[in-house]
Amino acid sequence: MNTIQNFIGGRHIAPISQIYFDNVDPAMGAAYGQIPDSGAADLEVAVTAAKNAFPTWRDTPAATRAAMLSKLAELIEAHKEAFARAESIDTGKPIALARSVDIPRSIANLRTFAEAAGTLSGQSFKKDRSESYTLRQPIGVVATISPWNLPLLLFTWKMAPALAVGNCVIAKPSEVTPMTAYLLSELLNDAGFPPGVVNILHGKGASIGAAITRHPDIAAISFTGGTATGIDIYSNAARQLKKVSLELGGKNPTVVFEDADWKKTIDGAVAAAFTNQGQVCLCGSRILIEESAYNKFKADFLPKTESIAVGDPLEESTQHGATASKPHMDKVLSYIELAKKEGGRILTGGTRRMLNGRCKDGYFIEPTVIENLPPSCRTNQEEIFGPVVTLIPFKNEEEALAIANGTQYGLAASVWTGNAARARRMAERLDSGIVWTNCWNVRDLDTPFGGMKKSGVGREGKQRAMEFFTEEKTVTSMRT
Ligand code: TXE
Repeated sequence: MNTIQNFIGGRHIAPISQIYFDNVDPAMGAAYGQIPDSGAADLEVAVTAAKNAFPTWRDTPAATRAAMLSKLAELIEAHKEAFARAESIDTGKPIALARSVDIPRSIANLRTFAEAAGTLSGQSFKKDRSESYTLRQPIGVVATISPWNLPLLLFTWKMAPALAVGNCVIAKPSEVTPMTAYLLSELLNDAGFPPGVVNILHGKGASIGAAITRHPDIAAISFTGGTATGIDIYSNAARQLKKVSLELGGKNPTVVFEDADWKKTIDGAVAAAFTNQGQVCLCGSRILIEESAYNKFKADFLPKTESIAVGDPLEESTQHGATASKPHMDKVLSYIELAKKEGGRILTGGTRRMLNGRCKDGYFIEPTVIENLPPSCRTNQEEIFGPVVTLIPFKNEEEALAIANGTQYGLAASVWTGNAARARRMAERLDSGIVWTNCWNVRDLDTPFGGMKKSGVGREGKQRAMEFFTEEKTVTSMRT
């Protein structure tokens, strides 16, 4: 058993309660580690360590902070195979995906903010005899709460900007996938971070997560996760007027017109549907298809879906691994049952996939495609967050927009068409924080990122993330 510990004040320490719970490998359906069940008392120790570290860290030159972030990136790079393996075991995702996306992108996050440290500037104003300028300063002790689908990628994406601008951080990784954050904690001292600057607390959302959102000395929270949890965090934080950034769920449309570059579209729609077993907030889980191309789309999309290699995440050839946990698998399967009750026709998949050998008890679900459901039914309205997509025909652009915009979410959309004017019209009218035309999930870290409606509050992106973790102070003087 792999027992992990919290990282507080530069040291690995056990939870004060001495209580741990199981870390389950979803591909095996068996516990392989123990996670601290941290609570308010552990948080108190971490906040004290962070507060003590803040005055020195705030005044540390940006170049020094940048060097530590770069060193951390270098250390992760040196251990990248161990990180990829831990990510795959913890999440159930194919190791090839962890190796090619999660770990390199996590390293890139640290390097991006290392380069950006020290670049935030204020503004200046002159009115008659008064002159003003603004100062961007770190807030103090801030928290990050991250989910299980892209654990190291989102953990580093939140932590790095907070540190780059001079805050001390309390970071809470998901209790479903704590291993990569733990491995990272083993490198923090070698990277040079002073004790208390980064504190990592493991445990459950309802206990340590909720304690973080209520703590009076934590002034800002950056959260990625489900919408219901986001609303909870927002209400707790509101009572103390904490700053909050929320990246939440989606029910993203992939909108396909007949005039699209067909091969690119099919490849893009499959990737958008099933990457990471459909467990990416940006996944396109509703595929809207122009009526005239509906049958052609099915004829090409279904065989490609069926050719996805489902298997042991640790095997190199696997393209589709396990869903993240038993409760999550049960949730996704319950939505497939709901779809059937709502009149949905399962075109492929639709069941748990049983494997042999090491993975015989794993939480695998077939890539699943469903049609014949009205846009307004629950299956087409609620976030399933698994390898389940629905096909929805539309007659024209107007109808496509109405269906695409007809949910409470507004995170990401992709539009596939050979008509540039239509692509621009759609981009302007989609209720979506991110619109891709003829591509999916192309991320430039410099661009703002985030959702409309119930998909989030605030924008992240290199500049925006650093701004979020600062206060802007105005200094005014008068010419005499
Ligand atoms: O995530 P949660 P869950 C969606 C997806 C999924 C659903 C629930 O639809 O089925 O959310 O997943 C911490 N106060 N997404 O329950 O609860 C928790 O410990 C403070 C979308 O696993 O959102 C973890 O660290 N913190 C998504 C983090 O919040 C709390 C990614 C995320 O967990 C808390 C994941 C509380 N009261 C799930 N309760 C995306 N958009 O990327 C939980 N947490």
